[in-house]
Amino acid sequence: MKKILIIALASFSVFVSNGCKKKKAEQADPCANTVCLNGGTCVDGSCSCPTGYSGADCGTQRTPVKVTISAIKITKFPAMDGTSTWDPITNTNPDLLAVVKQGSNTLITTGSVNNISAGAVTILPGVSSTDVMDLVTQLNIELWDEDTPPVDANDSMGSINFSIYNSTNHFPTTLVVDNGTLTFELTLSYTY
Ligand SMILES: [Ca+2]
Ligand SMILES: [Ca+2]
Repeated sequence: MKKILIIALASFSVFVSNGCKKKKAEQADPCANTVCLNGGTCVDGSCSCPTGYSGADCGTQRTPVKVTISAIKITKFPAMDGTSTWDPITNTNPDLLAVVKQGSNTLITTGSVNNISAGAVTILPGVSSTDVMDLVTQLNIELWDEDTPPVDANDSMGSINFSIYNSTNHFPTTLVVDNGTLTFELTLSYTY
């Protein structure tokens, strides 16, 4: 009987001592079981989130106040207008310019660049930083071959509807806008 009591007491003391060790470990590192996403860091058991993210684990994107377009690059466009060149009178390549609209508002009209070969990566000139405040309504970007009336009017080379922001895209600084025929790259920045 005495032996059984001693074993029972010994087991109990091991149990208590393990409990104390566990408690000490938790006190030593309050971040041991805290996971912070999107580059967040754990401070005293809570996540400190980087700019643009919120939530207990930094898992939620904040909605920016505005998105700013600071540059537009064209990387892909149709080489030919059907079976002819874009400027058949001079038999030359298109003179590119882009227009960005949101609803009936024209946000950006770029300058033009002349006689651009298909496949050439071209930064369109004349884009000063433009703030987009409405992040819900889709934007539309058009590509034109500039021409000089009355010899020829501007030729439409296509357009794409796109969203400037979505809540899971992790704020790309380069937004690729593509429809298979045209590819634009927009340089973006975000204000929260
Ligand atoms: Ca033309
Ligand atoms: Ca032209």
